[in-house]
Order: sequence, then C-alpha cells, then structure tokens
Amino acid sequence: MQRGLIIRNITNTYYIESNNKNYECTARGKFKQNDITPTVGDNVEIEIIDKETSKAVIEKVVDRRNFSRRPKVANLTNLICVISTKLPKPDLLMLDKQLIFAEYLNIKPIIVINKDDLDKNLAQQIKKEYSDIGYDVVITNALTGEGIQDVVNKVLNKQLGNQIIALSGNSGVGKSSIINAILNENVTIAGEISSKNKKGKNTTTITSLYKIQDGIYFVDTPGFSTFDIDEIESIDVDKYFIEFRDYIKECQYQGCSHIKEEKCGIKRAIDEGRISQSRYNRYVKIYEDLKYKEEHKKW
Ligand SMILES: Nc1nc2c(ncn2[C@@H]2O[C@H](COP(=O)(O)OP(=O)(O)OP(=O)(O)O)[C@@H](O)[C@H]2O)c(=O)[nH]1
Ligand SMILES: [Mg+2]
Ligand SMILES: [Zn+2]
Repeated sequence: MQRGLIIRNITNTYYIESNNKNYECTARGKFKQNDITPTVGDNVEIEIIDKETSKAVIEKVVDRRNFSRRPKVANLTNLICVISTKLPKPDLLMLDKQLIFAEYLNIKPIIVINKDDLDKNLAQQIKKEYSDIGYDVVITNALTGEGIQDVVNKVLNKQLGNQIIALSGNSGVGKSSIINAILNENVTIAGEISSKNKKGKNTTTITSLYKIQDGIYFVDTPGFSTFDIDEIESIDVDKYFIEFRDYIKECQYQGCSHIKEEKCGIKRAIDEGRISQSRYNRYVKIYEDLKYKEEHKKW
C-alpha cells in the first residue's frame, strides 16, 4: 500500500496523486458501510491493481484534520473568500457567512476582491471595511495578474506543512481565473460570464486540487448562489464576528444576542463607532435566520 492524495472526484472515480504519479481509483465498498465518503483533499492509502493503466483502489482514508461541507473539501488549511466588484456584484452577507464558517473550522481566511478593473472605488471601500476588522484583503485583477502574487504570499505558510487552499465564492467572481493566473497557465476552465448568466449555470462543476509546488495545492470549487451555515448555532454567531470579541464581555447578560437587550457591549461599540453598522446589520440577519431555522426544525 502507498499514501496518496485525492485531487479530483467524478462520481465513483477518484483521481489520486501518489509519489508524483496520478492514479485512477475506485473506493472499497466498506467506506459506505462506515459512512465515510472519500473526499477531495483526503489522504488515502491505495493498492495499485494495474501499473500499466495506473489503476488503483482506495483502501483507507486517513483521519481528517477537518471537513468542510461547502466547498466540499477535507483537510483545508486556508480559505480564500473571493468576491468581485461587478458581475456579480459583491454579496457581503455571503462573504460574512463564509468568514464565519472559516472561523468555525478554525481556518484563517483571506479575502480577495477581484475584477478591480470594473470598479476601483468599490474595491477600496470594501477592502477598508474588512481590513479595519483585521482581515487580510487583497485586490486583484485575474486578467492582468495584478495582486495575484500578493494572494500567494499571504497564504503560503511554511509552518502549516502541506497546505490545501480553497477558493470559494459566488459563481463568476473569478475563482478559476485566479487559479489560472497563479499557475500562469490555463489549467481550469474559466467561463464566459454572459452565457453563464443567461443559463444561470456554474462554469466549474467539480472541485479539483491544483499543485503549485510540493505540498501546496489550490482548490478550485464550483461557485454557489446560496451558502448555509446551519451547523452553527445562532447563539455562537457573535463569537465568529472577530471584531465583536472584545466587546462581548461588556454585555450585561450572558448569552446576550445583542439585538433587544439593554446594556449591550456590542451596541455600545456601534454607537462609539468601533463596530461598523453594516457588519452588525448582517450579523442580525444571520442570527435571526439561524434562530428561525432552529425554531422551525422538524425533529
Ligand atoms: N473584467 C474582469 N473579468 C474577469 C476578472 N477575472 C475573471 N474575469 C472574468 O469573469 C468571468 C468568470 O470567471 P471564472 O474564473 O470562470 O469565475 P468562477 O468564479 O470560476 O465561476 P464558477 O466556476 O462558475 O464558480 C470570466 O469571463 C472571466 O474572464 C477580472 O479581474 N476582471
Ligand atoms: Mg470556476
Ligand atoms: Zn450584547
């Protein structure tokens, strides 16, 4: 048996890199019984069944460091949340949900604002809002390569050892184009935005790992149009708004939802201009949506 990494999965076929070679694999039936579905990003042990055609079988999935449902990737080390200035216009509610999800997975996210060429002012404005909070934000133009090296420099971290770095965001923001720019060749298929909008379809339909150097992989993922974070409880959302953390302790009530309560540290911080009203408004929306779902859950 030898170690490998799942770099792509199409229905029941897994593409695996092992000792710098690629193998086409199936998974043993036992995984289904044990409720494990091998996933892109998984480290696996494979048994080679045909050297000539590079066919192998997955025998074992190594314990995961983490598992992200959206994008569906195992062992993520970094998340790059991508938005664009236009086409599609920035969806900050979706961005905030992704940031929450990254905090929940205990992964350091960075924010990329792509398509700088289409609205430079808006790019700067969003960059300011999120860098003031403490996030790393990079403005890019995937077509000219502007900012791309910066993205790579911000995420590469020797201390993490092997890295699996996923790009996520709405369809059309430029995730595949950014990976192409990083690799300096067209490895992913980047889409025509106009035809896509008409059909409302994703250009990228499968999640794939692309190696930029030994042990460092970027993950292209299909764009989404909704992003739910139902595994997170409404009461915990405030902890994942990183700029709220210092003020939560000033709330009078433990378990304060920062909405109707008096003597609330978060509301005071907003009045004093320390927390942005727009981030707070999105917090309220996310909190209330989760709360509603919790109350209407069918057991
Ligand atoms: N003007 C401009 N267009 C860009 C930029 N980056 C990407 N595009 C275009 O935006 C469109 C969508 O890019 P993709 O890379 O396919 O977007 P994606 O996020 O991978 O989309 P999905 O795979 O559907 O999730 C393509 O037509 C790209 O050429 C940019 O910086 N500026
Ligand atoms: Mg794509
Ligand atoms: Zn409060």
